[in-house]
Amino acid sequence: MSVENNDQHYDVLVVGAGFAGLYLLHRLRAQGMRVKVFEAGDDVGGTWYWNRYPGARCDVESLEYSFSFSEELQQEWKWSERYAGQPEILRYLQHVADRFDLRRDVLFNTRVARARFSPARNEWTVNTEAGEQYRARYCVMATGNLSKASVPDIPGIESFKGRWFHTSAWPKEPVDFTGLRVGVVGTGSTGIQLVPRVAEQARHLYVFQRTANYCIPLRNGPQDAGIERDVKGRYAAVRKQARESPSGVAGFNVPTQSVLEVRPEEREAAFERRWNWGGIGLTRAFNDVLFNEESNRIASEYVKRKMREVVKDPKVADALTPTYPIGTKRLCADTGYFQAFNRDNVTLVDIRRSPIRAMGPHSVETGEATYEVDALIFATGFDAMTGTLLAIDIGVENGPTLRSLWADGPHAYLGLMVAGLPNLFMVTGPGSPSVLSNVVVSIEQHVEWITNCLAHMQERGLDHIEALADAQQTWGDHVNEVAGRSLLAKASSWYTGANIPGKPRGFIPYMGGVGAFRAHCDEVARNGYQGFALSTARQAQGSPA
Ligand code: N01
Repeated sequence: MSVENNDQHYDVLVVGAGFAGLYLLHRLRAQGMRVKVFEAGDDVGGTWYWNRYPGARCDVESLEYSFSFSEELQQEWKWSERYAGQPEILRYLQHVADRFDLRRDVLFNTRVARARFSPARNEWTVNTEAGEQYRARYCVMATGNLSKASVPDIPGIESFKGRWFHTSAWPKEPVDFTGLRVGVVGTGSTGIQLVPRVAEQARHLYVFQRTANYCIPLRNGPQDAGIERDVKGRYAAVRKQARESPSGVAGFNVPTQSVLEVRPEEREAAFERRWNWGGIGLTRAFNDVLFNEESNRIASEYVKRKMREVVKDPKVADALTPTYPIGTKRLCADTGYFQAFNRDNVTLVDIRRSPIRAMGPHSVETGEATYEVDALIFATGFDAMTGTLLAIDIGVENGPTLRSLWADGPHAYLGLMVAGLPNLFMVTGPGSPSVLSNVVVSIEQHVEWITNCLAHMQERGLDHIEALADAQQTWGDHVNEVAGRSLLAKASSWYTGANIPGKPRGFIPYMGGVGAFRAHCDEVARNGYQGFALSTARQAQGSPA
């Protein structure tokens, strides 16, 4: 049933109530706009609502992976660990929602199915899966980069008698694997966090690995009180440094030297410092690890050697040794991942050599063997960056759809708008630093840009904005050119769409760095929103203003 009445008209409709949607709501409300947020979950949190799997944790330090927009919030909130786990980040976002009274404008348990722009009315109509209809001048997709799960299509899965899970749709109630034989498919950041936790419970754990990955120990622990005092004492400066940095993290110095220009013992010491500090900054020990094959080879060898020191069985160590250049797939951070393979109840299964062929009522079958399992966990990742947007039928009445515009891969201007889809914004869309950055920093930057832009338009009586096709093309060429200089563009990863069968290949995020991207977006705005056409709806339709 479609419901239409005046109550369903808003200034802005926002899809998603994670970090991005919550901050958008807060800012837009402060600008006096009427906003409605749609959220598929029954609570706020986005990624941190859905990914409740055992071991889920952020590998950016909590003092930095948090909102900077409220001094009171950042001073008063106390993180218990250096790297917060999922429950704590979710509590934080729930606190933000309560503290700023955001929930009253969020429609929970509401998945958006369709969004159509009417040029005649200069407004978006959004339809929910439940059949409700809402209208607004603007629509913002705050849908997250890693929200649409990728579940392998394995013959026989429907006959499986045990429980199976995808890590991003984990049940709210704890799952007890005690006494069970469990399989985990996938050894990316998620699988690597999950495996040691499940290994502690399961009778036996089979880890089905297609690609061995690089992992750096996270070295998590209780939040150090001295570091907290120091950061909170100069938070504004720390946040500024993060905003101007390449990756949105103040804690990483920007490297200035090549691996190749320092003596072997110096580079060993530099890698060692990063290794002992923990977390995913190791490839930033030098400025060319992600750009120069020989530099990368040296860094890769260092990490492989460290990993092999942990794993006792040389054959297992061989199988766990990555064969691709470090950092070209997302670097993983672990807490006891390699140690888990020293346990008697953990078996590594190489499904690169012999892929999973089928599932039976109680088993997973590869070409080589049958593995009896009572439960199966897919840590198989996401149709990243574009999947969630394309899952919604977005388009213009009698005009283009997002699916048609992106048939050969995503095109966007500054990751903010798509030419051909007026008054529709994305937060951390394709062609922005998004997944290559501390995403909270990138979210704040995009949200502030969008809300400032809407305020600018409001002040001038404008109500129509479109990205221009040539500006979008020029930006896309730049995104590709920057990516092409790095080794990342050559890798088979979810950055390039290679993990999803049939997905067009191309490097999706912007590699030019958070600081440079912000400066460029600011300049675009200062220059009167260069590359965007701002007008009134009547002008946009060609009528005299
Ligand atoms: O997903 P992934 P993820 N058959 O795509 C394998 C962020 N994150 O959920 O490499 C068999 O990285 C696949 O193998 P391959 C972070 O940005 C952050 O782990 O394609 N295997 C791979 O091993 C991260 O990068 C944090 O050969 C299949 C794995 O499944 C992103 O989320 C924590 C398969 C998928 O790895 C995604 O991570 C967690 C198939 N059909 C996640 N399909 C932190 O902050 C896929 N695989 C710590």
